[in-house]
Amino acid sequence: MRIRVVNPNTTRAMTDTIERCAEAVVGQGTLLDAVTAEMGPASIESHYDEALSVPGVLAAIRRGEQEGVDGYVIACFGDPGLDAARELASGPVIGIAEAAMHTASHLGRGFSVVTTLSRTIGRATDLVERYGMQRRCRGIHACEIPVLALETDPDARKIVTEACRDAVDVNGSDAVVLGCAGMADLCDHIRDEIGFPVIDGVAAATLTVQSLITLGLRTSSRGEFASPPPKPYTGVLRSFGANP
Ligand code: 5HY
Repeated sequence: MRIRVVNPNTTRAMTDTIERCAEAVVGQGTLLDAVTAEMGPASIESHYDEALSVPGVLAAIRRGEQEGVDGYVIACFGDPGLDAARELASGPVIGIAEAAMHTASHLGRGFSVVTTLSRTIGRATDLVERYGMQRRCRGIHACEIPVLALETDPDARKIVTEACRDAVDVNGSDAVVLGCAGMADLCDHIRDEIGFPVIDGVAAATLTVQSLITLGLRTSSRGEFASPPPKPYTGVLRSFGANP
């Protein structure tokens, strides 16, 4: 099977981190690659960034469909473009926030989320509600590190680790969800340091996609997630109207 992990931001170094973490968990029979959005923001830290990351996500899904990809991960904690991607893809599409929250819910009664900037807490809260996790998510905390600083700040690992430890203490949680794809390579270290389950959505989503494909399952093509009706698109989005 072929799984493609899509980094919705345009920072290749982050895609490399994501790819290493996804590659580390897939089974022998799975071919995995990660792609960087060909257009959009260098990082996603606001509603504006998120909105403008979606065309890049959908362009990557369209290319994957032409190349015979069997399933996709959207590797950004806002799960940008997830529903639209499900309309385009023939196989399953899983967002890292969705996968991480569901995984955490199997490991205890309550989990905390540690994300990057405080301004992204609102989006994470919306996703908690969308995924029906209001009774399981005990708190969402920001470590106040910008997304791209996760790759460059020498103190990033320490800061995120302490934020996860504090989150568990404050919330009385059983597990911690890492609220950024850029934290994926910190997961094992943080788990060793705090002694509680720490969930990286990149790995969780990758194995969720692999499992669904193994089970022969895909997004339902009835109704809401059927292919979008063809129509003209104009301006910079003109190419999105041709055979979506
Ligand atoms: C992510 N932004 O996973 C999110 C994290 C966030 O560029 N990749 C990004 O703070 O929402």
